[in-house]
Amino acid sequence: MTGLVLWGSNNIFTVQADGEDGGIECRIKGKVLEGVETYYNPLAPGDRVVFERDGVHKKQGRIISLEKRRNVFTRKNQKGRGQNRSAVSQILAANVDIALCLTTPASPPFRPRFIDRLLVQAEYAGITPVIVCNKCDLPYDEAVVKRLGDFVRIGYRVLHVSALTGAGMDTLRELIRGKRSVLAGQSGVGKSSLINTLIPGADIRTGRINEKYDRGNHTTTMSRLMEVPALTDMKENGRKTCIIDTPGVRLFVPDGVTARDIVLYMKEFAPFAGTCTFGLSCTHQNEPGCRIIEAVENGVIHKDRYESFLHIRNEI
Ligand SMILES: Nc1nc2c(ncn2[C@@H]2O[C@H](COP(=O)(O)OP(=O)(O)O)[C@@H](O)[C@H]2O)c(=O)[nH]1
Ligand SMILES: [Mg+2]
Ligand SMILES: [Zn+2]
Repeated sequence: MTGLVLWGSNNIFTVQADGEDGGIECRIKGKVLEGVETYYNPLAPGDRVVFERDGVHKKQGRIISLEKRRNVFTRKNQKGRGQNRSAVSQILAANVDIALCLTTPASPPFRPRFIDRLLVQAEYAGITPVIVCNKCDLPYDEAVVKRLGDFVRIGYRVLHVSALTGAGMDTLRELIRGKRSVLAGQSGVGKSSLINTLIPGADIRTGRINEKYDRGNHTTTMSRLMEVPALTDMKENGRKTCIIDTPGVRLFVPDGVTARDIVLYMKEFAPFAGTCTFGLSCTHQNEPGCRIIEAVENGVIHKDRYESFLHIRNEI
C-alpha cells in the first residue's frame, strides 16, 4: 500500500493510506530506511511511503520504503548530548509547495531576522516563500512597516492577516488552495491559531499552555500535516489543500547552505554573486571591491538584511 505521512514521534508514524481517511500507526520495518540515516528524523509530514497493513490490527502497519522526495524544508538541530552532541538536519516537512513565513507586528516583537532565516531556507529548498504577518489587528510601528516594505521591494509577497478577527484570511485561503503549505515562525506568532481558524474543529492548543508545553520540549515536538477540508480545489482536479504546522523554535539555523552560497538564497544579493574583485572567494565582510558591500552602501541591499547575512554566515 502507499500513503502519506501525517505526523510521527518516537519512530511511530501516522500514515494515511491513499483513498482512505484516518491514520494507520506504522513502525519502520527493519532498523533504518534507505537514504535517511543522515537526518535527525527519518520521516516527516508530507513524505510518501510504501507500507504494509498488519493482518490483525488494521490500524497498525510497517513502513517498507520512502518514495523519492520533491523537496524538504529542514533546519539544523542538535542531536545527542555531551560529547556525542552534533548538528544534524531536522526535516520539518517534505514535498511542499509554499513556505508560509509567519511574523507579527508586535507581541511577540517583530523579528525580521527570523524571517530572513526562513527565507534563506525556503529558497535553498526550492519552495516558494510567502511572508504572512499575523495579528494585523495590532498597531504597526513605522519601523515594522518600513522593513516589511523592503521585503516587497526585493520581490516577496507579504500578506496581512488576523487569526483573531479573520482579516485577510480570504486572501490566504486563495493562496493555499489546492497546495501544500508549511507554516513556520517563532513561538507565539499564531501558527496554531491560524490553523484553528482555517480548520474549524482542529483544536490545536494555543497560547500560554502551548508555550509551556513547548518549553524544553522542542526536540520532541514534531510537525503535523492537516487537510483544510473546505478548500479542495475543484479547478485543479480536486487537489486537496494541506497545511503543515511546525514546532516553535527560538532560533532557526539554516541547514544545508554553505557560507559561500548564502548570497544565492538572498534574493537581492544573488545578482552580485561572483562579481566582487575577489570573485567567489570574497566573504563580503571587508574586502576591497566587494559588490555586496557597495550595494549596501547604495541602498540596494537593506543594511539589516546585510546584518542577517553576517550572522547566518558566522553561524555556518
Ligand atoms: N491580537 C491577536 N492575537 C493573536 C492572533 N493570533 C493569535 N493570537 C494570540 O497569540 C498567542 C499565541 O498564539 P499561538 O497560536 O499559540 O502561537 P504559536 O506558538 O505560533 O502556535 C495566543 O495567545 C493567541 O490568542 C491575532 O491574529 N491577533
Ligand atoms: Mg503552536
Ligand atoms: Zn564581496
